[in-house]
Order: sequence, then C-alpha cells, then structure tokens
Amino acid sequence: MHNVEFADIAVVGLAVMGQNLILNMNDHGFKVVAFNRTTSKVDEFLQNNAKGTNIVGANSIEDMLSKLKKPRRVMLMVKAGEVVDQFIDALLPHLDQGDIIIDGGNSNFNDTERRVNNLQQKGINYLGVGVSGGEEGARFGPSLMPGGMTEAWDSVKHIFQAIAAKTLKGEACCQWVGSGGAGHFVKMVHNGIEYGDMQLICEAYHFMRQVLGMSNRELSDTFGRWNQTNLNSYLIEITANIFNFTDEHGYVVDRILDTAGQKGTGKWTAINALELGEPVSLIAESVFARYISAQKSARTHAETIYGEKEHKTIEASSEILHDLQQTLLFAKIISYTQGYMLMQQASKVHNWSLNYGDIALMWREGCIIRSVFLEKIKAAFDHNPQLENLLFDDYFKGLIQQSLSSVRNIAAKGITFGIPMPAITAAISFFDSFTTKRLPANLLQAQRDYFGAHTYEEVNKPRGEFYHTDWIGSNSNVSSTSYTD
Ligand code: NBP
Repeated sequence: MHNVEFADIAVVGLAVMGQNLILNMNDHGFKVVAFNRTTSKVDEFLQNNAKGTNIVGANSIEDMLSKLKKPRRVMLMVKAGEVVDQFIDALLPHLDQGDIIIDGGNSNFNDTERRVNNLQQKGINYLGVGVSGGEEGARFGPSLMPGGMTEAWDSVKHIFQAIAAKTLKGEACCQWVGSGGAGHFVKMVHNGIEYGDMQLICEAYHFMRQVLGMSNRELSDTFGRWNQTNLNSYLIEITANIFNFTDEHGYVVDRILDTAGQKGTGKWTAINALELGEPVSLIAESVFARYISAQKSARTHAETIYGEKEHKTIEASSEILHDLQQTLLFAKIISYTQGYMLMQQASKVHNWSLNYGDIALMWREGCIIRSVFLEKIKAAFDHNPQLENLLFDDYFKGLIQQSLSSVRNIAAKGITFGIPMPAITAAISFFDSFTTKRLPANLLQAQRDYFGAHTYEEVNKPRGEFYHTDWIGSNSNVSSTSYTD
C-alpha cells in the first residue's frame, strides 16, 4: 500500500463532538478513521452523516491503528475521567514510540499532567486539547487549546489549525498553550469565565424583570441592542434570541425551572483558585449561584417564612439601562481580570510560559465566550506581554473609570430591592479591595496574633520581619510559626 492511502488521524468516540470533529476534518481534506466502543455506531455513522465522505471506519483498536500513517495520531473524544485512562491502556500495547494520543475531552488538567508524565516515560506522545464550541463549533470551527508534549505539537498543528475557528483576520483560534496539562487548564478557566458571563447576564435579567418590569420582548430588544455595543458576544446574542423564542405554549424561557445544572468545570476553576491563592471571586460566586438555585425546595420554604419580596418597579429609562449595560461591562472586565490572574499564577507554579494574548485569540471565535471584548484583551497583552494585571492596561482603565458610577448605582439598587447579584457585587467588592492601598487586614493580623501568637509585620519595617505582642500580659515570648499565605 502507498502511504497516501493511510489515514491522517483516528478519532475515538462517536457522540456529538467526535462525529462533528471528524466531519470537520474531512471537510479540510484530512482522511479520518472513526472508531467507537460500541462499534455499531461506526456503521451507523458511515451510513448516515459520513455517507459519501472520505471517512473510513474501524471495528477494533488494531484495525483502527493499522489504517493510520506513522506517527499514528489517535484523538479521544470520549467521556472524561476513567474512560480516557481505559482507552490509553487499551491503546498502549499496540502503539510504537513517537505515536501520539490526543485527549480532546473535558479532562481535569491534573489528570492530563499525570497522563503526560506516565506516557513520556513510555515514549508515547500525549496531548491534552481543550475543545470548546459545542456541536456547531466542532462541526464548523471550534476553539482549540492544545497542551502536553511540545514535541508532538508539530505533528498535529496543521490538522488542528485547519479545523479551528478563524478570526476575521484569518488567525486560527488554536495556538500552542504549553506543556503538561496547560491546554486543559486554559479550557477549565474558559469554562469558569463562561459561568461568570452567564451569571452576570442572568443577574441583569433578574433586575430588568423584577425592578424594571420589562417584558420578554423588551428584554430581547435590549440584549439585541447591547449586542451592537462592546458587549457584543455569542452569549448576549443567544440571550436576545431566547427572550424572543415562543412555541405553542408561549415563551419557553418562562416555563423553565429555575434550577441550574453543571458539569463541574466552574467548580474546578474555583477550587484551583483557592488552591493557588487567587481571588477569583466572581467565578466562585457564579458556581455558588448555581448551587443555591438547585436548592429549590429550601428556597421555596424560605420564601414562605420571610415573605415574597416586594419588587418596586422603576421606569426602564434609557439611563438605568445604560447603567446596567455599563455594569455588565465592568463586571466582565473584573471576571476576565480574575481569570487571567489565575492563569498567570498557574503559569508560574507549573512553569508553562502561557501566552496571554494567544489565549484571548483562541477564545475570540469558535467557543461559548467568544466576543469582541477578547480582541481588546489580546491587544493589551500584545502591547505589553509582561502586563501584570488587566486593570493596569490603559484601555481597560478607561472602561472601568467610565462604568464605575453605573455599577455602584445598580449594585445599590439591587441590594435595596432584594435582587440577588452575587457576581455583580463580587465584581465591585473585588475592585474596591484591589484598588485600596490599606485594607483592614491589620486588625485581622492583630486578632491572629492575639489568639494564636501568629505574629505580624509592621508598616514601617522591612517585609519578612515578624513581631509578636503580648496582648494579655502573659509575659510569654513564644510565637507561632509566621505564615504569609
Ligand atoms: P460524551 O461525553 O457523551 O461521551 C460519549 C463517548 O464516550 C461515546 O463514544 C461513548 O461510547 C464513550 N464512552 C462512555 Br459514555 N463510557 C465509556 C466507557 N466506559 N468505555 C468506553 N467508552 C465510553 O460525548 P460528547 O458529548 O461528544 O463529548 C466528548 C468529550 O468532549 C467529553 O469529554 C466532553 O466533556 C467533551 N466536550 C463536550 C462538549 C459538548 O458540547 N458536548 C463540548 C466540549 C467538550 P459508547 O457509544 O460506546 O457509549
């Protein structure tokens, strides 16, 4: 057989993501082998969606591998977790040194780190690639966040950059992220930011519905208008569509139960932020907001105890809608600031050398958080790759200054009228803390030293010198270990 007859890549997993990625690869001229644990799905795929294409099927792992060019590239699009380990174990006996396994599922980056390390020792290349954009993205251009063994990237780059979403300038939303679990880490933060963006929109909706008394039609129009501003994004666009969507029973959004589901990637982001000591409060609050929404029966009981809130209706004036739009913009800037702080810290801890401009580029199109806003983040990091914090960039500083009074107005009204705004208030609290030179943590340190002899540093003394006061006159000079974290 001539080399040309061998396939470029195999994809394992023929659920929604796998099938669409295969069709996308086929559209771009790559020959793909399709395989699935339940092999009847391979035949079904070939007879239906893949009919008339260049895609070939396999009925076993051996059959799949025998159809591939070397080094063989096998992409797993299966359920994240143990299933990935099971497939790796099943593939290993049949692979040669230099072959490449690619995990495109929503794997936890710690699992990817572990797999990279294990497979490196066996001479097998491993990539963990974050894939975003759902079914449509997979089919016509996802955002792809590849990480893992750097040496394997050159072998798959041409395929992934071809199938990825493109910006208007033609740049691929797929750039090398970094070693180990970097790709899946960045995908995790993407999902965390997605939680934040969605929660912010929901809080604005709640305010507009309850305080301003706006109808679905007005909500749709307002989100539609906002989509013409610097809030322009996929999530704002679909929100406008959702408020316009009716079926034979009326507005679908109004009959959906108010309990949010989740698959855990927002929670992973919040856990990671806690572990790395980064104040990613807006995403954490967005995860908690989903938890509290899920406690429907407790909330219903609580409302009967404390009474339904009286919602005053104030006029949906252009001024207040302008304030709300500015609030969303402000809170979005804070959320991305926090997400970038987390990535910057993770990059240091894991030695990833993340490229922050490229990350904004990867999220610019193809994924759920795609927005014009990301162009400005890319510009900020392109202008200054060492930018310490997004809030230090002049463009974002201008937007924050311009929106500050609006967010204070909306947050105050939300509290006055009993509208829960955990993400919006997290944003303004973070901003006020982060931009305050002297916080009340001096008292906190005094309390810690008082009850636990935990020591403190002093204002006009060098950092790293720790002092203890005998607060209760015990004449004891014994202090505890000084902790700075
Ligand atoms: P699923 O996450 O539903 O996984 C389905 C695939 O996993 C099928 O091929 C299924 O084989 C296989 N599988 C399962 Br389930 N249990 C298995 C087991 N014990 N052993 C072997 N194979 C098993 O598919 P998906 O929604 O297409 O997602 C694929 C990956 O992409 C996931 O990691 C997901 O988190 C990620 N992702 C999904 C989206 C999205 O919008 N859906 C977006 C981005 C990333 P079978 O046919 O034999 O049961």
